[in-house]
Amino acid sequence: MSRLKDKLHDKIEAQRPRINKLLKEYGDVIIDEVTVSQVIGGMRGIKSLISDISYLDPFEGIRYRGYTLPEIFEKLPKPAGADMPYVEGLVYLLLTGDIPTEKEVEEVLDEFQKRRILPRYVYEVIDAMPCCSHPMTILSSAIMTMQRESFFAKKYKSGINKLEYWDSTYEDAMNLLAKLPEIGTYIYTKLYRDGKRIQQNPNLDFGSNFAHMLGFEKPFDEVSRLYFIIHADHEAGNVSAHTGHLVASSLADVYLSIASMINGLAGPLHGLANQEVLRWLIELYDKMEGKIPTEDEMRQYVWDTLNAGHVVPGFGHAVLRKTDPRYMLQREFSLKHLPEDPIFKYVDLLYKVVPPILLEQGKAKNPWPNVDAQSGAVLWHYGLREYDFYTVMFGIGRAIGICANIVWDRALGFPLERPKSITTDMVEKVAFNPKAKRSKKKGSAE
Ligand code: HAX
Repeated sequence: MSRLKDKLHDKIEAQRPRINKLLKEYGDVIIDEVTVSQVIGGMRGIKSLISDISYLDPFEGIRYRGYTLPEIFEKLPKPAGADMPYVEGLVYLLLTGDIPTEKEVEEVLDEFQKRRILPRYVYEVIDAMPCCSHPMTILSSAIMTMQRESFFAKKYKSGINKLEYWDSTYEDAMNLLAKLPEIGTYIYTKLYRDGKRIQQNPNLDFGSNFAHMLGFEKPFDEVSRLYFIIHADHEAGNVSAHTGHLVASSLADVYLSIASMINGLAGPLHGLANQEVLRWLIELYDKMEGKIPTEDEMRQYVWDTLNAGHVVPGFGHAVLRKTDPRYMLQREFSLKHLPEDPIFKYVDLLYKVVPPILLEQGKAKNPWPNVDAQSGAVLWHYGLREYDFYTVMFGIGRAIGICANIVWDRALGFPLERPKSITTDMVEKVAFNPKAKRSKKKGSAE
């Protein structure tokens, strides 16, 4: 057993009694109430999932294993001379809850290097995808194709004990994560570089190797590490995380679950918003013939978007009620590395003009920018102009968090997820009862 797996084993053994005690002795304690608006309105804010991998506070933003993102960037080991930490260190942290030492990061690097080779048929499936397939569709299909490799599926068939499920799930998770940079970059070269593939460099870390295979020079390795780390997890209720967990709860293996999570991420209200932001900004850039709009011109563009019945991509959030710290980290990066970039100037202008407009319109509960408002501008600046590809990078990052969640779901024996639906008649019967209790909660995400 690897030392990471050993440690994970000990952590799992320590966590199981906590969950068992909660279930056996406190199972009937009430945690939350559910209102009509939550039942009709996408279950916003109902506390009905558990995950220790990350937690999202509406005002503070995301914490991974209790650490804020600035703490993560400060504490995780970094390659020599780099500002952005090893992605491998984040994998270790999310799985175990501990900040790894340099040596422990090296072990994850070794693990990934042993597992990084992609079966030939995956290239063939990518090659065979019909013209104009979206890169996220290809990514999902490539992952699905590898389902035949699942250790968990094989072990399950052979009849292993429930308590051992996590072990083969961990193997699947590490195997898939190690291969994702190759899958993602092959999709990129296939779609946009005539299939001219750059071979992996086994001496490079996850982020650097990704940048290398994409064909981008430094500091794109830093951008990749930043990108994968900030997108890794956003607690358990968002569409991609929830989908991954839901599908895995049926004991579908990591490949089936992560392909499903990628499909959820590919919607424009979720991960695809990063490509939508760039598409929307480039439309304006072309209209302005490359000039920087005045504040009034930008305001007009935003109002035109709203008046056409569209959302302003990159703004708003189902849980956050302030500017997303993932946005702020990328903004700081941009102010340092690309302050004069015209698209960054557009993004900067949006940061000023959009929140007052959304407040004036009075619909969005959160008028502030989310992660997707800024991320495309950084990739665009460094030459990654094919914005349809941006969500693939989001998906690779997000797979890290979801894989950690699925390993723990299996370890703690979380059951099949199966909430209850009711009919409109039933909701009306409760709602129209003169004695119906009303919630004192202000916002649905509280
Ligand atoms: N532009 C225009 N209208 C917006 C808006 C925005 N950016 N954000 C919210 N609204 C509207 C909603 O469409 C909704 O309108 P209706 O009442 O007409 O249906 C109303 O304001 C209330 O919505 P909300 O409660 O504030 O927001 P939701 O929890 O329903 O939705 C979304 C959250 C992120 C989907 C929403 O803010 C949105 O559509 N934003 C733009 C798309 C986007 O940036 N998505 C990425 C989010 C982050 C993420 O998941 N990244 O992967």
